[in-house]
Amino acid sequence: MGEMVSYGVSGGIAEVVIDNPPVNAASHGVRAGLASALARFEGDAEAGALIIRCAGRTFVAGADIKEFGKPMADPQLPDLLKRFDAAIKPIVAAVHGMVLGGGFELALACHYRIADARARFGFPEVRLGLLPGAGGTQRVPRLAGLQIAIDMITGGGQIGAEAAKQAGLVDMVTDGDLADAARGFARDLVAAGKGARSAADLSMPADDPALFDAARKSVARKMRGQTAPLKALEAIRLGYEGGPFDQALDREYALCREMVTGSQSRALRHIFAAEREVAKVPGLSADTTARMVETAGVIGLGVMGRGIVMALAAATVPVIAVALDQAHLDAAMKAIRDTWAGQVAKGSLTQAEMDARLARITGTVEPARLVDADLVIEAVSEDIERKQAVFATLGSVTKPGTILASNTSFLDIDTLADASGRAADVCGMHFFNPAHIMRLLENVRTTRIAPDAVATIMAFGKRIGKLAVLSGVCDGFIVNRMLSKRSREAFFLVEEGASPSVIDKVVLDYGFPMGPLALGDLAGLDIQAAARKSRAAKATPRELRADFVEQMVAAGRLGQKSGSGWYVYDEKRKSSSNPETDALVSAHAKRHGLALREIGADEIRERLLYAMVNEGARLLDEGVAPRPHDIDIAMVNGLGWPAYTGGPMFWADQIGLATVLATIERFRKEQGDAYWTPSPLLARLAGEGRGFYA
Ligand code: 3H9
Repeated sequence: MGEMVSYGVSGGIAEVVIDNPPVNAASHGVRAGLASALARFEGDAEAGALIIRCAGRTFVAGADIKEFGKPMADPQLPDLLKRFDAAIKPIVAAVHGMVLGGGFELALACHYRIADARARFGFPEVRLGLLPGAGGTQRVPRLAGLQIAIDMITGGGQIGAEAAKQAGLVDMVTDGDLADAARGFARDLVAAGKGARSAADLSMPADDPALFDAARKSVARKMRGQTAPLKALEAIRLGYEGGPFDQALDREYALCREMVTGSQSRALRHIFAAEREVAKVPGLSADTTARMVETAGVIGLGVMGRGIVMALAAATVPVIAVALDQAHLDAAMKAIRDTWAGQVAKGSLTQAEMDARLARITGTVEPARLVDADLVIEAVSEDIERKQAVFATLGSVTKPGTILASNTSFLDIDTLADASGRAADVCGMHFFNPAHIMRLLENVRTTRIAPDAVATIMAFGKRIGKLAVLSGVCDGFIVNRMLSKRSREAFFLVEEGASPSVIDKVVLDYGFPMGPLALGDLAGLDIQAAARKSRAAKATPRELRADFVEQMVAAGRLGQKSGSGWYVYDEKRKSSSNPETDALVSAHAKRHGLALREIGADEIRERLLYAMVNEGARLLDEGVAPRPHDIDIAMVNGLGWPAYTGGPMFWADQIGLATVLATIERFRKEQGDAYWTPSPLLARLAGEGRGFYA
């Protein structure tokens, strides 16, 4: 029956062990092996019950994602699971690790389930643009009720073993040896004469249209633009159509198969694979060993520094937090305590966990205390001279081999490497605000950094729960450099006559969480004005002329924090259009003799998004981003580029680079070479009929 599935019988109990590393995915070999094992069990007079369990670190974590989009060889998972359901003798799933998607469905098609106490259960299918296609939408409501089914299937989250037992999805939870417990459980079943049983024999819980309505609203808010959760609700409803159970299963699988070929699932599967690809650093040999990081340091405790301290302490890393002076230290520690106390009040953090996190932080105003740190993250204000002074200090107070990372978002880290006198240890670790929440971490590979230092910051990013992407040194790295091109284009569009609310709506409709101008208001127009100022020497006259943020800042309009920016904000920070912005734009046009025109949504969208695609191609050309994956992952997680379009580079490939290039060339004629010269890579790939990925 193949190497992936073994079958044995002992003491009247048959045992099947699935062994398909790394996550025991239900690949073809596993399905075929299970089909043979089931047939053998059914014909095996010696075996009174069957246990299904997995070797390795987890139970089956789902269907094999790598098989999607290819012809799926028989047996198909849903058909196989129907056979499990229909078996006459009892089958027990003994689960541990991650019991996800098709793996959870396999367990649900078994007649009994026993779980290791640390097992986690969930349906991540919606995150792949899919729905549970092997019975999940039919078996879960029957076993656990409608609310739990809707939450688990549309939300894509996970629950623990105890919660699964409470919900009726698991029969027994064990802290001890799972295989032993399962054998005991199976023997007891046989001794008690308990036979097979199936969720198919249970009826659907009473229909409750209000639950479906509430779920549709919640999905529209939390997973805006995504079709999978809505299709999943449709699939659950199949249980109310009155046909036989197997017919509902067939229709559920048909819906799932349809979605596999859809654009959203293809894009989300690309994101799944790309997230794993970015962890593999090009040019770093597999035997490069990361340095040990036992204690970390953070120097500079403003908003970013505090967020980084929180992220580290929450990830169980002891932190030496260095402030400029006692007043800054006190303010930072108070802000950290207040943030966590707020979470304790809301019930999302326990007091004990908060205390444990606080105990990991050593606050000080003495940089010399960083002698105990193995990695120091600098987060002082964005002033190159100040940072150079800090790096000179770090170079002398820390141990040789301590990694010195800057959290700068655009300054030249190579000059900080010079200042430290320890270039091989210096790099960037650019967190996104709020650093304790945002998942993206842009690690920056400086020119002279040692390979093991690169390996260390990538491993450390994973250890603290971040999605680490590696960028080379450049102004803005991946996300801010691409974002700066979108902001520039947004300002030009305003100058040409597009209203800020229309621009933002186009971007929102595409799937971003907010538009570029609303984002400026949120981040602070003073911050944006400062960034523009730092780049003024290299700016074109047209870029300098589009000085809306400077004008607003001069008038005291700093965005959300001052109640007025592109928009006006009420006390609850709800925005509405700002008459002062309209007046400012008209006066600006008059002053510079600009003719305003109507601009359609297509032009707005293409200019904003293609400006980023073209810049992404430049990042690849320059080697700042090693692969298109790095850009897609950075933009999805750093700027909220909708994952269901796959990120800018994947999206451009779907459109076709020849089309993208032709549009960019049109903009070039209309807007000038300075802004729309196609990246040589884009032009070359388009000419060869290729994409960024293939
Ligand atoms: C489904 O089940 C549909 C059914 O309802 C319907 C069927 C009809 N397949 O994440 P890691 C690979 S949809 C193939 O780094 P971790 C992964 O690519 C599926 N490969 O480990 C990586 O490969 P590489 C529903 C998979 O410990 C390696 O395993 N299930 C699969 O951080 C290690 O992965 C899911 O969506 C897979 N299903 O996390 C679960 N899963 O080394 C998806 C992983 O070459 N998986 N690989 O880069 C996960 O969420 C995480 O992998 C897991 C482990 C939490 C399990």
